[in-house]
Amino acid sequence: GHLDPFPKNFLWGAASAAYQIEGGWNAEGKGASIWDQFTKIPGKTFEGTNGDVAVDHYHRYKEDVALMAEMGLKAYRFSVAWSRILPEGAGEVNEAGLQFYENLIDELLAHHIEPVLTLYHWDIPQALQDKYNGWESRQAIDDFDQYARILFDRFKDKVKYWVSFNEQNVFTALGYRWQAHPPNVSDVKRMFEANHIINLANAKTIQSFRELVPNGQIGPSFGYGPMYSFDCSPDNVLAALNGEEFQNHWWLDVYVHGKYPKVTFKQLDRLGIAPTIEAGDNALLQAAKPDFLGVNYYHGGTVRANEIEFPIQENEQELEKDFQATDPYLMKPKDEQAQTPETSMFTSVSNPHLETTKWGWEIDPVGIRIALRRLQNRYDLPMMVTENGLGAYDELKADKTIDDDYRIQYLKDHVVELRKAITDGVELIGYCAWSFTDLLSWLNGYQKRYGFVYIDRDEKDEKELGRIPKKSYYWYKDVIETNGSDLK
Ligand code: GCO
Repeated sequence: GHLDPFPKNFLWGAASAAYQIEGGWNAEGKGASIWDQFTKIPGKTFEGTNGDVAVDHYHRYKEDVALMAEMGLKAYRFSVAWSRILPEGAGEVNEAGLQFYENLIDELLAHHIEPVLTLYHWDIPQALQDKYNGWESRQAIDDFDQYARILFDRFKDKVKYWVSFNEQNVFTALGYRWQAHPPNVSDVKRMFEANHIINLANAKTIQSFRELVPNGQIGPSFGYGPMYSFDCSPDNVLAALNGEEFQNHWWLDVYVHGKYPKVTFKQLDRLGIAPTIEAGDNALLQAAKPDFLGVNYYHGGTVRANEIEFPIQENEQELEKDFQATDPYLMKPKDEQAQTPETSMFTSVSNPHLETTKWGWEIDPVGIRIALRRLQNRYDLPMMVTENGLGAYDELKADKTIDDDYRIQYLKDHVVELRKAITDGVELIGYCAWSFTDLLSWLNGYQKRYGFVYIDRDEKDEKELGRIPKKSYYWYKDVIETNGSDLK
């Protein structure tokens, strides 16, 4: 049938994150972040790769923005490294760090590219981790707010779109449950406590934003995966509901409605792992509402009911011990019987209808339409897809070209579903593909490539880091030029 066009000012964009592209890890006064330290722990990342140099965007941002301009990009989403602005996490401001982002923003604006600025993409300053355990302390709320206010003050007239926290669900789970990200902890109770503190930091910062950037728009970027039931058995459907509540609504309800979902909270409370709510917390959460929802979409999850009984607290230790993730991003236990307390209410299984990438991520374009539909009706906010893309091995051919037809196919299939979602009635303001250039995959090194622009390198930064547009770069340029009108 007939499809609505993409809106006239649709933000066709691309995204990145500071640690994954910048390099210059200690340049011009920058302090260390938890990632600068964590990647040096043997065995934690693919072949010990780190972001010390990354793709050296810190020194080559002009070249990168020139490539964005040439492509016709309408928006560029990037994150600010907190420890560039405040090397100690709080206190003394590093002007050189602020100037770097100001230069980048000015360069974008000079080329009519809308900056979308992420405040936190996983890199809390190591100084704050050392001082008070980072997000496990309520002091982090004020320190984060101070950091955000510095950026609001400086860039309020230049940056309209702001993202508060990137994938809070992902970095708390990987950092505090799976021991796969810093701070390298495996303790669900601590995870839920830290997560609550981050919710408060998010709310407080949105309040500051209202005061300092009255004409801007702010929202979190949530890593959303719609949960599917394995089949129509009511037990499995109930498990999918549990999955949706524990992996999605648990965060989104707080962002948008300022309160934890009641049933979910009760279950965690029963298990002794619900966060500690202090006087004033609920009022703060309710006083801050985002202007839009950022949605990072890669894949959903398929679940069935677990055969093991709802665990009692005494089991917790034993269950934790057995637990090992295959790919921590999939949050799927190797031994499906080994569960942490609340995830035992559903068990992840592969979806027999879907193919996967080389890293086992399901490829599910229809899922992005399902995701946006569910989110529109439950939360009723405008949305921006702030990430979506394919990690793949790319081959640089002898003639220096990269034929990434598989990436074109992946992106095209997803963008067509966006158009259907818009036709359905979803209010979508933009789409930022992940990523603009190739970059460091946190745990998978430089061989897992996502970019429109190839970075000529090996795992050890021993090449020139030359930029080479891939075939998908020219494909996206055309999509932007025609505002997606050829996609159906
Ligand atoms: C990876 C991941 C990341 C994330 C992004 C989340 O391979 O490391 O895919 O690149 O997508 O950082 O916001």
